[in-house]
Amino acid sequence: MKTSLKVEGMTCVNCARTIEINLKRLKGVKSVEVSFELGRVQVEFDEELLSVENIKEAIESLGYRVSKGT
Ligand code: 9UX
Repeated sequence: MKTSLKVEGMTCVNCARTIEINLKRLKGVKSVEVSFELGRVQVEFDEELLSVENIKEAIESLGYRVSKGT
């Protein structure tokens, strides 16, 4: 499935890169697109291995805040 999350706290383009690299390391993540400009993270993942909650937690553990939806 694919989810789109609003992320707060990306204050420079490298933040987007940090999120992208870390999410791609999670088992079950198929693709990651991070837009620094939009403050948006889109993730395609295998539902049998991950949940949206797991992805939110991974982003939050890096120090960013996730608000719902797009
Ligand atoms: Mo830029 Mo982001 O110096 O975590 S990388 S603010």
